[in-house]
Amino acid sequence: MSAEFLPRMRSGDDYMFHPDLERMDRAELAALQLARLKGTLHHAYTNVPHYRRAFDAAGVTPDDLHSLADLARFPFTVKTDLRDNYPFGLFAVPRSQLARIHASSGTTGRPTVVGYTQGDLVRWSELMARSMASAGIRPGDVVHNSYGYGLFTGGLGAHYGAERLGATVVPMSGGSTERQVALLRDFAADALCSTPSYALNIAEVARAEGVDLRGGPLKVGLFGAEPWTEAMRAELEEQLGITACDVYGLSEIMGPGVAVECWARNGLHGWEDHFLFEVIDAQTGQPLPYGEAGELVITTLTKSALPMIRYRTRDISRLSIEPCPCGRSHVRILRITGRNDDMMIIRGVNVYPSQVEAVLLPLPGLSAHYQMVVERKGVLDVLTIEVEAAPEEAEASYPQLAATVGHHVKSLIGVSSTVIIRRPGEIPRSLGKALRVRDLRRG
Ligand code: DLL
Repeated sequence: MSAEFLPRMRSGDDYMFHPDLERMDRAELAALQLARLKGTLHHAYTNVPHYRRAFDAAGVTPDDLHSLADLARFPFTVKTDLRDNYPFGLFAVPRSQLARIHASSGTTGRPTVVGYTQGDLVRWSELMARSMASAGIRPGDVVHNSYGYGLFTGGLGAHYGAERLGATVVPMSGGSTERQVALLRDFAADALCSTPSYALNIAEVARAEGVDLRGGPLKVGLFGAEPWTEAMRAELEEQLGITACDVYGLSEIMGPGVAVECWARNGLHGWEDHFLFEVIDAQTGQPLPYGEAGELVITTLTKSALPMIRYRTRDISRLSIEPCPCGRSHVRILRITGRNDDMMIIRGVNVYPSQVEAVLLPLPGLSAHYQMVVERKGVLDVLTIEVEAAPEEAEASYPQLAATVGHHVKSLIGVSSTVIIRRPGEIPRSLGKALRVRDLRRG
C-alpha cells in the first residue's frame, strides 16, 4: 500500500454504515440469526414446492430447527436446482411482486435466474453501502463503477450501494477503456469498482495514454467477482496508487456485497445478520469447524423473493471468528482462492489458477496478463501457461524467462508445464471476469 494513501484506511478509521449492526455482540447475532432462519425456513417450505419436496425427502420440517446447529439436518441447494426450476420456479413470491430480475449465463444451457422484491433491493443496497464503507469509500466520494450493467449483478449492485452510501456514481459499465481512463481523471474519481482483471486493463490503458492516475484523487479500489491474489493486489495498488479491497458475492445469494474486507484486510467480513455461513467438506457434506478449508455454503436470512437454503457456492474458503481490529464482529471469510469447478487436475496434481497467478506475478520481466490452456495429448494432460513479458523486456530474454517460470511452477505447485512468453498485448484483455483457463479437454 502506498504510504500517501494510508490515511483512508488507517487503523481506528471506524466509519461504519451500520455501526450497531456491524459491531453486534456475537451472542446477539446468533439469536438474530436463529429467529430469521426459522422465518426463512417456513417461508421457503410454505411457498416453494422444491423446498417442500426436498425437506420432506430429508425427513425435516421447519419446526425441527431449534438451534443454528440443527441447520445441518436440512438439505443443500445446488446450482442445478435453479436450472431445473428455470426460470421462476424457486421464487417464493408471486411474479408480480418481483421488482427486478438478474441472470448469469453460465457455460452450459439455461441461465441461472434470480429475482428481488422491492424489500430485497433495499436490503441489497444497504449491504452494498455497508461494504463500500468498510472498504474505505465515503459519502460524497465519486465512485467510478466499471462493473458490467445488465443481467450481471455487479453493475446495478454497486450502483445502488454507492447511491445509498451517499456517493456520486459514475455508471460506466465495462468497455471503452480509453474513455474510462479519461473520465476517471476528468471526474476526479475517488474509488474504482471493477473486476481486478479489468482494473489492470484500465491501468495499462492509462499508462499507454500517458494518464497518471496515481497522482490524482483515486484512492480506493473495490474489486471482486473473480478470484485474485495478494500478488495481484500489490500490482494494482502500485499501478493505480490505491488501496485495493476484496468484495465477494454471488447472484444466487444476492450479488456483490455478501462479504467485504475492512482496513485490516485479514479476510472478508460476511454480513451475518443477513446470511448464515458454513464451510463443509465437499466430499462428505459435513460441516467443518472454524479455520478448516472447504466449500462455502450460504443460507439467506432476509431474502423474500428467492430464499436460499444451504446453497453450495463451490467456492473454497475458511471462516474465522477471531476478533478483528476494525471492531466488526461478523465472521471473516478468508480470501476465496478458487472454485471447485476451476480446479484443474493435471496428471493427478490439483492446480488452481490463483496458484499460478501467485507464482507469476512476483517474477521480474513479466506482466500480470496470463492464460492457461489444458489439453489432453494421448493419455497425458498437458498444461501450457501463456504469460506476457513486461513491455521493457527484450525478446532475446524470452527463452530464459520461460525456463524460469517453468521452474518456479514446478517447484512451487508441483506440476510440469510448457511456458510460452507472449509479447505485450497478445493475451486478450478482460472487460469483466477474466478467462484464465481454456480447458480443451472438455471438448
Ligand atoms: O460475481 C457478484 C459480484 C459482482 C461479486 C461484483 C463481487 C463484485 P456471479 O456472477 O453470480 O456474481 O458470480 C459469483 O464469482 O461464486 C465466486 O466464484 C466468484 N467471485 C465473486 N466474488 C469473488 C471474490 C458475482 N471476491 C462467483 N473472490 C462466486 C473470488 C469471487 N471469487
